Amino acid sequence: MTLTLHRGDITTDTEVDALVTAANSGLRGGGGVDGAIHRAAGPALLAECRRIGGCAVGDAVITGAGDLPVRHVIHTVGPVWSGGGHGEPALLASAHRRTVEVAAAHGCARIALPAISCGVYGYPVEQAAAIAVASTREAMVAHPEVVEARFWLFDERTYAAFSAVL
Ligand code: AR6
Repeated sequence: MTLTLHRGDITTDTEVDALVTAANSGLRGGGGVDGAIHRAAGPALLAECRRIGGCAVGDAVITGAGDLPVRHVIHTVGPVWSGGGHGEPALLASAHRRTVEVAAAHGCARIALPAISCGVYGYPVEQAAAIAVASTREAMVAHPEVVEARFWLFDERTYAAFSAVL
């Protein structure tokens, strides 16, 4: 299995089977990485999200990718940080585990992930990086058909946090 770190905009990755987006539970699009992915994918993505209806925190759903040059978008919903005592670590781990499970179930061998919950949702980046790497790795051990996970980190601090963990 391969886990790699990349600096920049996840929508520039054309070599994976699926881009993972940090969605909200209504799957309504938004800002941050979700906004970037919806903009690049075009309106077909939001239409497909509307048909699905929603996604629980810690879960993941899969759609086509609209105009993006990859096959799928996996929409996962990380927890909003509320101090750490409200199940946030387990929910963040679950979001990564479910992402890998959904990828495996749909034949996605290579996936690109952002730093889920590390933007608007306010998860402390160092803690999130440790959970993201550990839970993704663990899920890939259980689902060896997913051979590569690429973490796309937008800013230097997030990149450094993931780099320290790897
Ligand atoms: N490529 C890679 N990473 C990015 C990009 C990009 N193009 N743009 C931003 N990031 P966020 P969350 C980074 O806020 O915290 C949305 O409105 C960003 O710097 O996108 O899980 C959804 O609809 C940060 O490190 O996701 C939800 O309502 C990381 O991606 C809500 O935000 C995640 O930041 C989800 O919040």
